Amino acid sequence: MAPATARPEVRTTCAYCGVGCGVLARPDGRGGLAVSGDPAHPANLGRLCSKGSALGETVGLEDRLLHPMIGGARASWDEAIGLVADRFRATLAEHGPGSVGFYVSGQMLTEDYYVANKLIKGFMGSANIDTNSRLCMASTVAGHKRAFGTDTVPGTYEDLELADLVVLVGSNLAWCHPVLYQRLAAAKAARPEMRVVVIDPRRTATCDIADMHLALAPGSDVALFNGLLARLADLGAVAEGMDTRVEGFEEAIASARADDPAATGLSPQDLEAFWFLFAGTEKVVTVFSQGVNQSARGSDKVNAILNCHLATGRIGRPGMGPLSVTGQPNAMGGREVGGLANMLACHMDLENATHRAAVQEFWQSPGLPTKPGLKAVDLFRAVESGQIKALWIICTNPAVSMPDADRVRAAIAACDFTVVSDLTARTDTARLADVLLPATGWAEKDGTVTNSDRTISRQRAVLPPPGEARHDWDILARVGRRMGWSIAFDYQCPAEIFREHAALSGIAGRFGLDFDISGFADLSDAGYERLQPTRWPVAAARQGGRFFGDGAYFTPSGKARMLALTQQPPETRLEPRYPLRLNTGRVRDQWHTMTRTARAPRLNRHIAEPFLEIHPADAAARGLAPAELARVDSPHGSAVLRVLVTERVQPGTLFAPIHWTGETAPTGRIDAVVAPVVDPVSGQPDSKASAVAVAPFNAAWYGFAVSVARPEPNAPYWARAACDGGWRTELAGLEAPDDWASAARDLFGLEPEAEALSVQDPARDLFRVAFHREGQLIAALFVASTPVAVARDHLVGLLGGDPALALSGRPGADQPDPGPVICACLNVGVNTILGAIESGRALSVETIGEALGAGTNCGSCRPEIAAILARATTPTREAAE
Ligand SMILES: Nc1nc2c(c(=O)[nH]1)N[C@H]1C(S)=C(S)[C@@H](COP(=O)(O)OP(=O)(O)OC[C@H]3O[C@@H](n4cnc5c(=O)[nH]c(N)nc54)[C@H](O)[C@@H]3O)O[C@H]1N2
Ligand SMILES: Nc1nc2c(c(=O)[nH]1)N[C@H]1C(S)=C(S)[C@@H](COP(=O)(O)OP(=O)(O)OC[C@H]3O[C@@H](n4cnc5c(=O)[nH]c(N)nc54)[C@H](O)[C@@H]3O)O[C@H]1N2
Ligand code: SF4
Ligand SMILES: [Mo]
Repeated sequence: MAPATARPEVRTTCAYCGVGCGVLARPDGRGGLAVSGDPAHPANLGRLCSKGSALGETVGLEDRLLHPMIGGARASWDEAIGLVADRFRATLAEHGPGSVGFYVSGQMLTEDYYVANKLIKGFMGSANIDTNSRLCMASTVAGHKRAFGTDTVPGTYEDLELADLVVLVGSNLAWCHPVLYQRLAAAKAARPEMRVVVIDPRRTATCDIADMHLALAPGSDVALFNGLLARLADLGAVAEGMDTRVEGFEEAIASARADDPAATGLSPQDLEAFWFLFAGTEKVVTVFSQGVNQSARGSDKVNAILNCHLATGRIGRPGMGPLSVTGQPNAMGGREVGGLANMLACHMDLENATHRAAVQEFWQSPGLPTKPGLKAVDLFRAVESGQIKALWIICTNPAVSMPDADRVRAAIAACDFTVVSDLTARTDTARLADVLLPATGWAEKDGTVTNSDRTISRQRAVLPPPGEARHDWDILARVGRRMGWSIAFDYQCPAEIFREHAALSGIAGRFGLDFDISGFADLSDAGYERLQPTRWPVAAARQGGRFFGDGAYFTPSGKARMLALTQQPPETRLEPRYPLRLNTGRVRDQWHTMTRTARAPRLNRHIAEPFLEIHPADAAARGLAPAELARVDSPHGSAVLRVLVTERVQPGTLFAPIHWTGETAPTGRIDAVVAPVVDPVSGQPDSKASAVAVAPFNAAWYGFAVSVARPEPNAPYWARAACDGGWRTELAGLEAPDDWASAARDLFGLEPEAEALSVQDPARDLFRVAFHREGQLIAALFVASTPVAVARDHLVGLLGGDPALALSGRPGADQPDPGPVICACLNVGVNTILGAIESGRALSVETIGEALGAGTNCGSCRPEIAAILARATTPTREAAE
């Protein structure tokens, strides 16, 4: 084998978030990849966050699905494609186009996505294709279309750096778009007069660079921005000549004035300070994300923000404009190909007969549906009711990520015929499939993605497809051909699909739409191979750049629309049985349902378990102490989570992460609890405001385990994470087993004769056992009647080492416990950082970096280091946590 360094470096794009960072990747010769940021990519200029830096550690083949499966048994591709084609054909013939559905994903490449959309809308004649972007970007799409006439992102990333004021609304940029956050932080460091405002009910890591944090009442953004709009009018900040570019101004102002900003729960002083700052700053960028989109009034929230930019004319000019940051790597590409049930390819409209006719002609298709298909929540309701009898789920895990997830899981399980295309059979959704198709993953795929600022980048294969895995576009095209549409789906490579999509976009361009990349319609295969990151449009009439600075919009009148909006009361009312509001979201180092990030031990070190952030007053009222377990209930389902008592959340509100699943922590599936309430305009679920109850879980025992082999816990609560050399598992139960030693052997799958050292102290309700083979620690379990206090990272480090050392659960005095990892790249724990601060060696984020290395690689942990520093130097109640 050639030495790793002799292999060519491949220029590709990160698999995760919508920042769309350029990545340089090279096989490391050990099954992984050496990965670094691409200095030439305009999104990241060489930077990567913790998840991007760890990409190379997630591509191993353990747990990969390597061949098709039918009914749980291995099958050939020929059988699998034949069965899928037959069942879809028969279902269509017998029950019509309404009886089939696709549920796809913003993590598919544009080429995959285009073929899926063409197959179901163009040839099966059904619009029942929706995507996880419905849970993610649908409110922005609806808001953009209402205001601009199209789904256009006006500005670019550079605007963040050029702005004098950046307002982050419902965005935890530090954790969710870390490289953009770093760009913003660097811009602010270079120009300290720049102002950053964070609008989020919760105090997040992003608040670290904020000059102002407005912890508004959940869901009250419309009232806040209506208040701003009224104030902008009062202060004379309305743009001159605005009425030649915008319609609906008077009505919007009248509604804004009639609204009551008291709904935000913010003090008049805080509101005034923000409004005044906004009014007085020309160069304002408002970044928004899921705190805006995932709301029962998400579309109104989007338009409330757009109203303020339209009124002031601060849009489409350098350093100004609204900027929706997209979640998934190809959320934008999905919008371009018309992945949503109510769209056609290239931003054309399914309900527009002219658009439909043009697309049908271009595809030479038998006929297109004339009405929008079912949106995600309704799609799974139709699966539940039996209306949808053949369902294909590609590149998404709805049994975990949909609201009311237990109900969705049951609906999929009961569907007549379910196909799932994934990288692994170990997902909650894949476990329900009749046919399981092995897809190639990020490192093996070739195609394009579009990031939040309309930049199209190539993903390029670095590794060969493993086993029999195939590309998603190829699988879809084979099914299309097998169903009889051999010319329409005769694709040999992604470049062909890309050219076809580009040619179709030329038609959209001729209709006067924004998405036109017809300049690529004749791109050669070699040109596609070399394609550099390019911001659309790419057409004779227009190249890249910003939209709307010229005052021309895509509405029939050519003017932008301001909307008259009113803050509505919360859709889900609190009631005595469900008195608390549950907010959900992301953590820094995990990606969604963890099928990839959780494979990298260093990404599991930051937070290894699902948790519930609860205010001290609410915790005290329920007798919940830190590190105990709490049960969260809603009318839909329940979850059990680790209690994290913190003033980061407001009284009466809770926060829980979305990442844990049946594979990693079965009772941590928070979407089981989340209400399936949707925005009436966009159909996007409100994932941030369910009414819930919280009570102690009352564990009789708590456990912590480390093991070389993957444990199979059988406990009412468990959370399992890969660590260096094995697994670390948290456990808890309501009843202690009679024999701990045998329970431990069952947990680890060990024979009765496995050698063990153990300590049992019934007086202190304590049990510890360390199993070993040939003198090396292979597994250990620590049990207590209160949350287990052992040095977890230290124990992980002992796997393969001296079992006797493990029993104490703590390192010796000469080996300080580094504590939970803060810097995932350089493996620096919180105690190490605190030690450096206490010793006076390091008193700034920079000097901590110099002393310990922490925060000096990807920089994703710098906000947390700053927070640790702030807490350590100004004691607060939280320091006691
Ligand atoms: N580490 C990591 N990064 C990711 C992802 C991941 O899984 N992990 N996923 C990617 C994807 S697909 C997406 S969509 C993005 C999401 O990126 P973000 O939208 O930044 O992430 P969230 O944590 O879902 O929610 C953002 C914030 O909205 C706040 N919020 C809740 N309710 C309200 C409200 O009523 N008003 C306001 N103003 N704020 C509110 C929450 O407290 C939360 O801090 O992240 C992307 N990046
Ligand atoms: N309560 C709550 N729920 C939420 C959210 C929230 O904030 N709160 N956020 C919502 C949002 S914004 C999003 S985007 C969704 C995300 O939710 P999902 O899309 O369900 O989550 P992922 O884990 O990203 O699922 C992707 C799946 O595709 C597989 N996969 C990866 N690459 C490929 C590939 O190339 N081909 C194929 N065929 N499969 C592949 C992965 O193994 C994984 O199983 O969750 C939504 N759900
Ligand atoms: S910010 Fe991180 S996760 Fe997002 S694209 Fe860049 S490296 Fe990937
Ligand atoms: Mo998302």
